[in-house]
Amino acid sequence: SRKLIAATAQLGPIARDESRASVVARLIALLEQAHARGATLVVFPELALTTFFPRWYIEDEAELDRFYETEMPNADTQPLFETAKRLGVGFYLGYAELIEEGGEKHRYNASIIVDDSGEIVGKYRKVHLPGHFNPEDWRPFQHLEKRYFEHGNLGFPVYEAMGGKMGMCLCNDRRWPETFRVLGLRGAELVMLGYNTPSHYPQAPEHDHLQDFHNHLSMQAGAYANGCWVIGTAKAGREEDCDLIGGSCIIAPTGEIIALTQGVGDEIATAEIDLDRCKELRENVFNFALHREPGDYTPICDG
Ligand code: ING
Repeated sequence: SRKLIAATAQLGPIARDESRASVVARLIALLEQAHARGATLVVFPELALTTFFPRWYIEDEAELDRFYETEMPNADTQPLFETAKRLGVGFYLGYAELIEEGGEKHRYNASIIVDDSGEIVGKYRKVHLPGHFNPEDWRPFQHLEKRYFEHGNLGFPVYEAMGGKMGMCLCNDRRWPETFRVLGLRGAELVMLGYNTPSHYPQAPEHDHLQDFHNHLSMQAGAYANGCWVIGTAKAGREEDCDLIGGSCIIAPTGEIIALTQGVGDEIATAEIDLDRCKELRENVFNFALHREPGDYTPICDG
């Protein structure tokens, strides 16, 4: 068996003007709590260093750039990396990435896996960007990820870390079965993801009461159909007048939720996971080599 104790480390609201230092202190507190429970792997939310700024139309580029990290680690996040290394805890962290390449700025909704020696072992850039590009004033709040981030250009990579094959994705990615299937085909045994999910979906308010259900449905289906563990971590609570769902959880390859947060604030939930359990599904009902029929799936890849 390849057992480890993992933690979903949920964040409550981050205020628009909350400093990185303040947020990093919250992340460190959660990481220390998880370590106290024996965790060696902690999953933080998407965009875990700032408020979910795509809810606003920000015209001033300098103001927009305030929400991005131009290097990782950096002066603000170094204390998190150092604490994690000292405690021997690896972590997943979502953040807004701003890089300059060829004199051009590129912005991504990104996440990294940092192993228990404090080294970044993998990076992911969000592929499925929800929302819209231009502000729409009928909406109670915007969702401008298509404006503020480029389509991720790293695909869906899987990394060897913490004794297993680790995959990542971000928020809306979890709703697309292709995300989990590509990671599953690449052998991912644990998929880590963070999310910022408003409970109100302006285009279909009749689904608002289903947001928690759809959140777990998506991740449980992804775990089961690919025989992998899934840890999904929310930025939750009423953040700048926008209610975000909680429901952070650890899901077994069987699709069962085995750990779940109770509130919508800063909170961890932990569970012992055994990466070897993936084979219960991958050698049987989802034995891809034996049962999959890719010849019949071509429409999935049509443009
Ligand atoms: N947020 C949401 C998500 O996919 C959304 C957008 C909300 C889509 C509700 C559908 C329903 O969870 C992000 N950041 O992707």
